[in-house]
Amino acid sequence: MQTINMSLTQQLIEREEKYNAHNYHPLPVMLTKGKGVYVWDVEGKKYFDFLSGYSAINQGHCHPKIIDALVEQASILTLTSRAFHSNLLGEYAEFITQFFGYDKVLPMNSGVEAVETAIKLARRWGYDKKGIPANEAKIIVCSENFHGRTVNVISFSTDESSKTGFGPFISGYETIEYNNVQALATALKDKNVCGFLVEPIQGEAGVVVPDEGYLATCFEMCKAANVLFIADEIQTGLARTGKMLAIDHENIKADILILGKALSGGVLPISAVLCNDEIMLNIKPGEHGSTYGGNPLACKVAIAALQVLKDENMSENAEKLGEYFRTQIRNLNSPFISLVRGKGLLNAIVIKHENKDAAWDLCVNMMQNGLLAKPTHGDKIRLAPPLVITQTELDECVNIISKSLEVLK
Ligand code: IF1
Repeated sequence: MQTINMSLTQQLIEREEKYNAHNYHPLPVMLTKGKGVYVWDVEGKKYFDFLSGYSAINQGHCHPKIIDALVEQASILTLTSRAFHSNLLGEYAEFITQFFGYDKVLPMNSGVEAVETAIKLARRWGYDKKGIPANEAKIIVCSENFHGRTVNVISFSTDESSKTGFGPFISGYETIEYNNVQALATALKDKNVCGFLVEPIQGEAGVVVPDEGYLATCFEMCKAANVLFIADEIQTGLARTGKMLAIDHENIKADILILGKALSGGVLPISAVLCNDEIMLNIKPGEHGSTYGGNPLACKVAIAALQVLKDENMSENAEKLGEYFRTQIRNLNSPFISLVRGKGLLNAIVIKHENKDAAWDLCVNMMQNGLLAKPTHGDKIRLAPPLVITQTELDECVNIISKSLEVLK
């Protein structure tokens, strides 16, 4: 297999490091093109993308129908701000609320902006509808959560690397252990709780899947306590786990649904918060917003991105090939893989090795063998290809992973 010619890649990395913030530690690969499940680097080397933009590229790189929508709208109208109406916002709002079954949507841009919006909606409902005393509203969150990187959201992170040196932080959050219903029951005793914010699967924590029934039990407990169940489906939603939403596996319907990432198929930052009127209409004109939220270009792109998920049966493909993939990886019986876990095509392997850099070394070797993936929290490697992958392509990827594991010997 051709190795990477590091001269051009290295030059471009050095330029990036000279002028760009050092807020990431990327693999040493310089990408320049993407199509479907593949990306190419500046040397012309082709890779399987097993990160999918952290599940933003569920539909595959540059999906033709999403790109067509982008290109067509880009020369018609891209932004009006919400100071004026634009015809596509109503069309999009009707489409997405009917797609997921809610009264209303509040359109935002990045995922964390949608999380912040959900927090404001829950608190406002807590004051206006539940009667929580002013500034006393609490939101229950889980340890090892990841909901974004604003100062408010890292206020309730339990990951020191996300929060050290960024204080002071914002109060109003109670942290409980994930996948522990008794911990939630105790926290729900506080009458000032307005919401429970939870990832159906904890992505950043290394694709931690809770016990069967955990989410449904939490949902029922929140309902009994008059507390809003807030599902952060930014990474787990939009067909990634084998259903349109990860909570669909437990047949529950969140009071507040948060979407992002693949809502644009990796083409633009588009996020959304969906809920019913009793929650949404407590925010009055002028009390929340964003310059680009609900812009016509995003509306057109998001409709196309959602439509192709359905038209191309991506949930079903993720379900079927996810099972297949986990079985194939387990059948490798590698002494270096302590477990494979996930749902649909959101999976991770946990590496067992005395070398603490083993996961990174494996990722570098997989890169050299034509597959891109990245470790999360040291010893876990997230393996999440676009949902358009075929079984034949998946077999090729399993072979690359198997061959790459040799580096750990
Ligand atoms: C980074 C993690 C994944 C998310 C959930 C909200 C957001 C995210 C469940 C915020 C974003 C991204 C952010 C990116 C890496 C990636 C990530 F490693 F950070 F945690 F996917 F697991 N809720 N996740 O996963 O959405 O504002 O980024 O659009 O910050 O390093 P955003």
